[in-house]
Amino acid sequence: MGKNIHYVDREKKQRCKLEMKQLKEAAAKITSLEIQGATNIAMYAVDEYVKFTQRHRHMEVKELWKLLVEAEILISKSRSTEPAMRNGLMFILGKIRHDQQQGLDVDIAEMAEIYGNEYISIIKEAKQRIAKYGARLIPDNLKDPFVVQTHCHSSVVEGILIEAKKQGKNFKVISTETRPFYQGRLTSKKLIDNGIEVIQVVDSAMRWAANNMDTDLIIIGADAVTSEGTVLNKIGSRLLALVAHEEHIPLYVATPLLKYNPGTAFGNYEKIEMRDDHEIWKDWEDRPENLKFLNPAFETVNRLLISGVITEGGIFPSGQVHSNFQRIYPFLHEAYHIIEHQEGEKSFF
Ligand code: RUB
Repeated sequence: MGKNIHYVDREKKQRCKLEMKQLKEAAAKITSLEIQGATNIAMYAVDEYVKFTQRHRHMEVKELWKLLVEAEILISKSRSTEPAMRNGLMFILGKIRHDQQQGLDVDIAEMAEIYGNEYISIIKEAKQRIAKYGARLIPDNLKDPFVVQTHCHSSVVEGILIEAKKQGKNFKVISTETRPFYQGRLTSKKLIDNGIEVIQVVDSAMRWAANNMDTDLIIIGADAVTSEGTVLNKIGSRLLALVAHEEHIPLYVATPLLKYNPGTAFGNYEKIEMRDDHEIWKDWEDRPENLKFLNPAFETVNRLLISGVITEGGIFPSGQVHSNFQRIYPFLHEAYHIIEHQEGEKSFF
């Protein structure tokens, strides 16, 4: 009899290990940029988290909760500068904990699916609104094409430009290639597929292009926004913001408010992800001896360089993201406190 229990336990442990392996594989897809861009990352992570919960649905409540907290940390670590992903996982955990505190008999797996889908719907709806508001920044009925410049690949910026095209606006886009992963090519391909004229330039031509092509408007995406209104986006974004400043071109950031990091209001910094050296020197064996590397994925854009953020709650200065996040998503703010309170020493901020 004792032997049987031993076998069952071992089997359970092995199954658990296997399930963690699947989650680790999902996290690896995020780290390797197979899934890229803050919004895609958030939706993918939430979906994988829900699937993980489903795979463990027969576990005892306390054990499952413990596992979910571990899984949240594992996925969140896949990329460090991604509050929309962290907010999504926290939304699920916070909502479940909240229900439990109300005395409800919660089926964790079922509720994770419901809340995960709710978060994904919020993101999709936010993107649609942003596309509508942002498209209005491109004027109607122009004889000569309006010139919009962007950097990297933001699905939210892409949404705005595709919406503007659908509305029949006359414009063309300058797209920087975005080394070392060339995400700018994703932008170019997607826009071309939607019948938009695109001019591809190398990253270091961003100022030259803005000046020589008479850029009218710059729109970039965001990975994170802090309580002070600093935006973090792909490396090169601050350079483009300085170009905008020098050339007197308005620069807007298109982002769902879900990229806000609530922890920054309590003194925590949003981290900048440093990536592997190999990414910037492909022929690794040929690199000069003693050469050192720096490969930051993102950089900060100070609020003073930003004309406005285009969000699901409207267009306003980036310093107002904090208050609008609290206004539109009061529960998300609360979720961190609920979970942090429950988990004691672990800091989720
Ligand atoms: C992508 C990037 C995008 C933001 C916003 O960087 O910087 O501008 O993530 O994307 P990476 P979206 O390729 O390293 O993920 O608007 O789709 O959320």
